[in-house]
Amino acid sequence: MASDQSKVLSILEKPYEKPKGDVATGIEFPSDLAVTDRIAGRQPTSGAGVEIGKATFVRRGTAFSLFIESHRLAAKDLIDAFMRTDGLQALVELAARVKVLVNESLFVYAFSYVILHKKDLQNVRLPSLIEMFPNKFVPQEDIMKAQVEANRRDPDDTTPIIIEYGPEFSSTNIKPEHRVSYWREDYGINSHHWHWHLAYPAGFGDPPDRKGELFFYMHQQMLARYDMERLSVGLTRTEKLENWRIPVPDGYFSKLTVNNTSRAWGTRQDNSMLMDFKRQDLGLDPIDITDIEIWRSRLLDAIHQGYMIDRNGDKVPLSDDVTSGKRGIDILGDAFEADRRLSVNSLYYGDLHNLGHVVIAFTHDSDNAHKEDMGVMGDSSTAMRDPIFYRWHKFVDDVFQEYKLTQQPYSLEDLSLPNVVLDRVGVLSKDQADALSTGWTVREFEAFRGLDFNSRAPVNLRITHIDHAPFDYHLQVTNRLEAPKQVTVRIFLAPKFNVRGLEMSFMEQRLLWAEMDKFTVTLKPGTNHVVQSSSDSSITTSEEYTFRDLETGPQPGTSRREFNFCGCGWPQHVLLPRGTPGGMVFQLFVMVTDFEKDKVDQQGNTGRCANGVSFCGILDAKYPDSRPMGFPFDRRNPPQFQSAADFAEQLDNVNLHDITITFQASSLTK
Ligand code: CUO
Repeated sequence: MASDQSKVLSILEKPYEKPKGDVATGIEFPSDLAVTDRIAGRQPTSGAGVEIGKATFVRRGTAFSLFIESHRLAAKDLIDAFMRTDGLQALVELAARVKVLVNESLFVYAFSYVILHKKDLQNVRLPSLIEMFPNKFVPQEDIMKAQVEANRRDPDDTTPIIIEYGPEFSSTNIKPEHRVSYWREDYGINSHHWHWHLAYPAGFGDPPDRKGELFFYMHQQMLARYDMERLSVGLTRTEKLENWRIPVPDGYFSKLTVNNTSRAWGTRQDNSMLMDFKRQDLGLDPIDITDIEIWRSRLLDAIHQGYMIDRNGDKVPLSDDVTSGKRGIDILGDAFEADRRLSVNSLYYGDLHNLGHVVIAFTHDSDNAHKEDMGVMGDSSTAMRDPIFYRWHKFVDDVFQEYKLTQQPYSLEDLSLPNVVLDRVGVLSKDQADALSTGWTVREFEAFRGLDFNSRAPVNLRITHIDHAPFDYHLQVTNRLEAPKQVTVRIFLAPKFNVRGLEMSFMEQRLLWAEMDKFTVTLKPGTNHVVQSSSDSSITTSEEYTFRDLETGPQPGTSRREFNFCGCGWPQHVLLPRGTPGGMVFQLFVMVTDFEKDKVDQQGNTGRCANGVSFCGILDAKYPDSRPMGFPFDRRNPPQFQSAADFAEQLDNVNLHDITITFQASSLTK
């Protein structure tokens, strides 16, 4: 009898497969409903008592976007239908029936959401997104070549057909932005982003703890990492996209397909204009550039006035120094993303971030005159490929930072930890102190599960991606107390020099600090030597599960923690910035804080989906650090500290240390 895991895997295989013959779904499904019917949710009628509400609003073979409210409502209705089933067998049966009726990406999204949230499916894991949707990661041309090869093949030939991708990715090096294509198109980064928006949906499900704040923090951290990567290849930091009435210099051509065969993602020419948006086919009201400008002004007004205004006209104060209720950054994040359920006033503050994605995704066909589908900015699994993603999110972050700079700098009491001295810090890799290395490596995935090839030969994707040699942090910490002391260790990394080769002030460097790890340790009285492996980082997951990993189950030696991850989390292989061939200097900033002040009272199961917690939180539990996310870099500097070095010189519990990261232009040696 098939295990729960294999039943789930079989549902997730071949999402694009067409219904065979007469599909006895029990659901009456008109083949092509008018838009007005779809918007009104008048289909499908439930012939056999199955209600999937507006789930069919998103047509099969088209793009599905979490940034569009009608698509989110479709996801909600499908999720609700799945959640109402009693037991795995009923879920799998319903899923098999609706799989051929609803949009493919919507189906996988909703089914994945249910796998994570249904209590009786806690032992089931999701396979890698790249194996479910190779077409969202690899250009159409390469997939078609494999298809032609499969058709040409002798049916008895079972040697794998290989599709190679990288290190050139979708572009040349003619345009400066292409120097970081390898990073933007990394399979793990895009997969993480899809999983993050699966874990933190806007508009449905039980709202996770500090959702708005984590929306701010996780995206800010991805920007910090992108800027470190840019500095590594000699590019300037990302410029925010805040003037929406001038041409956007960088175009983007993903070369991917939406539906595995022929429907292309929309493209954007260099120097395109953002346009007023009118597409009734998406069930959205028109959005003018003026609308998003007005929402921005209202958010900035709220930030500078210190409060938002709810639907009753009452003031909702914005402050991060609260001892109960939501922090200001959390309230602002929910209103800005926007999550209409959680926004204090969605009519007034709008839906700025989401609809920015939508307007950008439709620069090429904002009124549906050409019947073109959206660009990759519309889909959370492809958006990070496009350089404009970072420029848009830099704008979003800039508004959040405008708020953060209204907050009082941290006091010495907030920052210090009496009687604990962080004497020394450093890293060790391949027996070398303070010298880390990055380089190219190759990973293979199976592609045939996500493609509808009729081939007996396996089709594999061979992806070139950046990686690093593993390393350990070494800390020497003195506890001057007579009793053991529990502390939180916070490790950040930032480039030491700016693009002009100069050391940076606190404010110039502040948004480049990338969290590397955060963990709790108990210090015995006296000297302690703490060693932490890079593979245990609080931001990363173990690598993704392939279908094959899940079919065979955890390998001997796999720790419970490793087998416990749920897909969300920064990929381990991009934990480090690339550095340079000659060795680029970075600074490690390590701070120990009092666990008594940091800890969070947890109720419930904190062991589930507890990987990559700094970026992803813990499923159904509280975010496990009571400090504002990004502490101590989320606020401006206290006046006595003009640089990170001043922190380290004046606070015993902080240490700053230079390390180099060397990029090996050939393959990485670990
Ligand atoms: Cu993740 Cu804009 O929120 O892409």
